[in-house]
Amino acid sequence: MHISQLPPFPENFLWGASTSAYQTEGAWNEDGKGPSVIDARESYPEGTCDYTVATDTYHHVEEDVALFAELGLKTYRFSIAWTRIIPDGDGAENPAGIAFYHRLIDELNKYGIEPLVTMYHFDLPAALDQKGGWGNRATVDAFERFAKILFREYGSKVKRWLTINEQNMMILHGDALGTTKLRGLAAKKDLYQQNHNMFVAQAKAMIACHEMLDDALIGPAPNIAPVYPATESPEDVVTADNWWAIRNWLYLDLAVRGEYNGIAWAYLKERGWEPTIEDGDMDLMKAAQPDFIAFNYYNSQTVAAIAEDEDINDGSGDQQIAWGEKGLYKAVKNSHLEMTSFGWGIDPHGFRTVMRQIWFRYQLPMILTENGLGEFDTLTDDGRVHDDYRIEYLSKHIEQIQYALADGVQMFGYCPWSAIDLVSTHQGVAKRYGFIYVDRTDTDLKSLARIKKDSFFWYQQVIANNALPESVSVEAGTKA
Ligand code: BGP
Repeated sequence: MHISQLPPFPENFLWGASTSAYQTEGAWNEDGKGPSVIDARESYPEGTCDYTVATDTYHHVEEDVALFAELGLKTYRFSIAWTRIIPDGDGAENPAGIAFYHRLIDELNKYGIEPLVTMYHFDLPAALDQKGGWGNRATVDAFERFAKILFREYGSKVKRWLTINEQNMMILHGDALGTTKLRGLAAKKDLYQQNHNMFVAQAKAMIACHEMLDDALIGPAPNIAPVYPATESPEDVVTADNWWAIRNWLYLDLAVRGEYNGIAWAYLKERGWEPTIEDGDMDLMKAAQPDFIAFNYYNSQTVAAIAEDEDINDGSGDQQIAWGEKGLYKAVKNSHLEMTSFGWGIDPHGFRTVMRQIWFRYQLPMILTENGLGEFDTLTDDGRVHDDYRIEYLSKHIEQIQYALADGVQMFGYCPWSAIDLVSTHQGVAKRYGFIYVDRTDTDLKSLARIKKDSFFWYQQVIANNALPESVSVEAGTKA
């Protein structure tokens, strides 16, 4: 469908950028912080660094926020490390950790940058993990208490909250992310119980937010990927539908409608993986209402039907690379997509599909909280980083928001990953996403100096003009 005149971005569109605590802060054991499951990891993929220093934002708050202000950010999405607030997850509060986020939030508000706070981004307190983690219902109560502390402390300064980052990726690819040691089909019964408990925890946090704060808005933040059938075969189409329901809708249906969709429930039941649901759980989830939907988008998935007895390498892959699952689907390479250096497809049109699908299913305003290009950036002799590939990637995705706006979708913000370089979930610091380069490698901490990339100056213009530069004709895939 050709659209000759794309609508402009709404006047108050929230241009932002995202990070998470453990991938940026460092200072992993400073000022009373307790260890998280990420800190407790015993090994890292070969050649990648750990998270002890990351990009040291803990010690660069004023400098980094000043750079975000220069970039022109309207909002900054970051997460709060549960283990800074309550080092063991359910015990005593840590005043120094609480003070750190006051400092960060005050600094953002000083420049008029709206804080967008993720309450939990992969870093469960290790002490809770030792007591059974999300498989233990006590973790639900611990999360509710943690949420209430956040609302009490920061509620007067933070308007928008995100509950749990990518719960679906923790369930489907937690071993790659380092959030769980459970692997393979045998672990799925436990994982889907954890999943259910997280939904209950999320519902409790949403209810507490609305009870404690008058004007606050809160929403979930899953990773959503459109699922394409590999061919026009009706079986492939049904298979794609199944994977939409299990990978994507399961997570938003519980958050928004408080119900398990029929496809996902049939899948769980057939395998004996349905969770134990305690009295009151479903009522609670129905009562909890998000105000908006945040979602992360990187890539689409293409799938084909799988024969009943066909074996498949169902190793977990990662957030955007899934091989398939016995009895459910087979992943197929999409020959229409270019790939990043890390094997993730590049699919801006898939972003439009996702925006439409979420909007038409739930009719809630939406904000994109992650999208970006992980690449090997080079600091050149002129002291710059010429990341034109990132500019092209982001342009193509931003343009799709305008197409979605033309489709009638309500998008109120875009927060690419990432505001500043950080340590990727399992591919080290060499895989960079930021608008700001941080001078370190996986093996050498170097100066940790901050250097504005070319994409920084480009995004600064996008935000200032509330529009893409006219010279970039991204739909055609070319720069004029
Ligand atoms: C998302 C996570 C982020 C982030 C991003 C990029 O799934 O929410 O934490 O890291 O993916 O992934 P990676 O770091 O693996 O390149």
